[in-house]
Order: sequence, then C-alpha cells, then structure tokens
Amino acid sequence: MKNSKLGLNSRLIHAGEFENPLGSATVPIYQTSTFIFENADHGARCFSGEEDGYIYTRIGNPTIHALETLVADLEGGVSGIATSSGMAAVNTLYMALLSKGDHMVSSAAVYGPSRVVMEQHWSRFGVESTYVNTANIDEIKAAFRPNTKLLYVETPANPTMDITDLKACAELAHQHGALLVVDNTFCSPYLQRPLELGADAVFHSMTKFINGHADIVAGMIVARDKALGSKLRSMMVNLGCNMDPHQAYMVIRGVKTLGIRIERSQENAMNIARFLESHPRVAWVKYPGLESHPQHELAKQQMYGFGSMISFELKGGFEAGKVLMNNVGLAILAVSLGGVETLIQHPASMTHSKVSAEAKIKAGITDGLVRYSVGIEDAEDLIADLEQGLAKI
Ligand code: LCS
Repeated sequence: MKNSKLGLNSRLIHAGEFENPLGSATVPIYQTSTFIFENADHGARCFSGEEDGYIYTRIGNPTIHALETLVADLEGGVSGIATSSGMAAVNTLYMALLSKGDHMVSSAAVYGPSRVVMEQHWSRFGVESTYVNTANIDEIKAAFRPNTKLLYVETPANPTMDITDLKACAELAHQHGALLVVDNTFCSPYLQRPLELGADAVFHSMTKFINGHADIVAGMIVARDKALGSKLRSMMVNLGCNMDPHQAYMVIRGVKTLGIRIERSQENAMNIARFLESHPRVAWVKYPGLESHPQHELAKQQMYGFGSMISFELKGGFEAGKVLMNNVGLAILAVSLGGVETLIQHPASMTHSKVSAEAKIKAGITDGLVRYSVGIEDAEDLIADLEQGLAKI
C-alpha cells in the first residue's frame, strides 16, 4: 500500500525509506563514519551525484536517511535534514537563508537561544532582526522591510503559548518575496503541519515530542521543495551539524509511539488546565484548549489537537511559583519538554534567562510564568501533586 493512503499512526510505524537486504524488522544502526566504494569510478560517480550512494556519514547514512524520510513524510514535505540538535537546525536555517544586510522578522516569544543567537551572534555578521508579537498579523506587517528575507515563527510559542496564524503568515511572507519557516516543536507533525498551510520549511527540536523519552538531543528540518531542501542540506553538511546514526536509531524507536503519547498527554493536559483555571491560587492559565485562550478559535482551525504544554502564573508571582516548583513531587523540576514524564520549569530564570529583561516583558514572559509539560502519567496523580504543592503557598 502506498504510504500516502495510510493514516498518520500507520505512517509513524511504516513510513521512511530504508534499503533492507537482510529483511530486518527494524532499522539497524549503521554505526560507520564512511562507506566502501566498489571501485574508483564508483567513488567518482557518487561524488559527482551521477549515482546515489553513501559516501560519508556527515553527508548521509542509511539509519539517518530512514528518519529523514519518515519525518518529511509526516510533515508532508519532500526533504528531511536531520541535525545534531534543535539549535543546529536553527543555525543551519539562519546561515542558509540569511546573508549580510538581510532582515528577519520573528516572534518575540520564541525559545530563548533561537533569539539570543540571532541578536548576539548573527548580528555580528550583518544580519538584522525584529521581534514582534506574531499573534497580531498587523505587527508582522509593520515589521516587514524591503530587505526582509525570512519570517520565522514558533507556534504555540515557547513559553507564552501564543498562537500565530500560519496561513496569514505564509501569504504575507510570499507577498514580500520572503520565506516562512516554522518551529513546530511544540506540536510535532501529529498536531500541526505548517507546510499544508503554506510554510516553506518547518523544523523541530526532536529532543521533545518526536523522540519523546528525554534521552536524546536531536533536530530535523523539512523543506517544502527539493531546491530549498538541497540548499539546507548542503549547509548542514558544511556546518557539520549532522546527526549520529545511534541518535537516529533512538528517535526512530521513540517516534513510533508519537500518536498514542500525544493523545494521552493532551487528554491529561486538558484536565490539568481546567483544574488550574479553577484553582483560587492561580492568576491565569494559557492552554490552547481552554476557551479563555485568546487564540482558541485559531488553534481549533490550524492545529489537529491542543497539545500538552501549559503556562500559568500564580497569585503571588515568582515567589509562589518557586514554592510550587520546590514542592511538586511527581512532576520533575527540569527544562526540556514533550516527553512521557511531566516537567515543570521557570522560563524567566531558566530557558529564557539570557533574553534581555526588556525583551522578556515585551514578549509576555513574566517573572511569575511557570511552564508545565504534561506527560502520560495518570491525570489524577498529576492533579493531586499540583494540589498539594499549591497548598504549600
Ligand atoms: N525550538 C524550541 C521551540 C525549543 O523548545 C527548543 C529547546 C529548541 C528549539 C532547541 O532545541 P535543542 O537544541 O534543545 O534540541 N527547548 C528547550 C526548552 O524549552 N527547555 O530546554 C530546551
């Protein structure tokens, strides 16, 4: 059966290209740095591109290729480029798509280092950037300049859970001759497929939902067309931020359960978001599935589910949040997200600590904001854990 006819859960198990001469049931780890040529002419043909063939693992490897084609299939793109981490994917995109004198418009609320590396380092090479609230399309429009080459958005945004209208962004970017790149980490292709909405490329920190077990750091870019895919691959190869075959094997193993993990964790998240919203010590909760989320309607349109990331603030701000973080027992106090285990963290002093205080305020990353990544434990246990922690305030 053709993969395109299969549902997403079937494709999680069966999609991805892999030559399988020995008929192994799973993709084995080709733990090799280099590949043997049949003869000198064969080597030359592989290098010239006349013939497809593996040369060297930084350029390509069968285990990594299986994962690249799998995630590209899930996202509906043509070309997957695996990277050593999510940040390697971010920097590959910046370096491939922006040159001296170019300008990028991005979400004020993005993963801290994605912004910090642009403002503190890419700026040294003459790349300009403007950060706006991309949940407001007028702010994006106003930020565009003649030299804007890239619109880079994260939705839902880390950690504010603001939602950006991807269809409107794609139209706007293309009207200006710019590309739209979307960080789809918070959703995974199970819950959102930006290429369907007009994005040119999408990427992931696969450290999160795609791998899902908090045991691997990894990234993936998927391009809408071959030309862009080749440009990005060539940059990844030259930067040398390739994935390792063992890493690819681990992610292939993890991603198989993406669907059931997401279904379970987002069901938990809905229950927990409602619990938090009704709790007297909670000032506000941002979860796309709550009617009170400012872009709840947009979330229903462009996402296939509301996911399992929640941000909230307690009455009593940071001090109260600290008491909660120090007193939860089941939820783990750690950064990262999207795994089977529930995690809690404080963005202002942890994941977004390097973002300037002024930028944090503008982005809505308040000092009291607590981020909660819901896992697949029993919802009653997680709620009981939060309840006893909140009672300590
Ligand atoms: N994009 C998003 C939305 C992220 O959340 C992260 C990591 C990255 C990119 C970078 O990926 P990495 O290199 O770590 O694979 N986010 C983290 C977080 O929120 N806590 O710890 C890491």
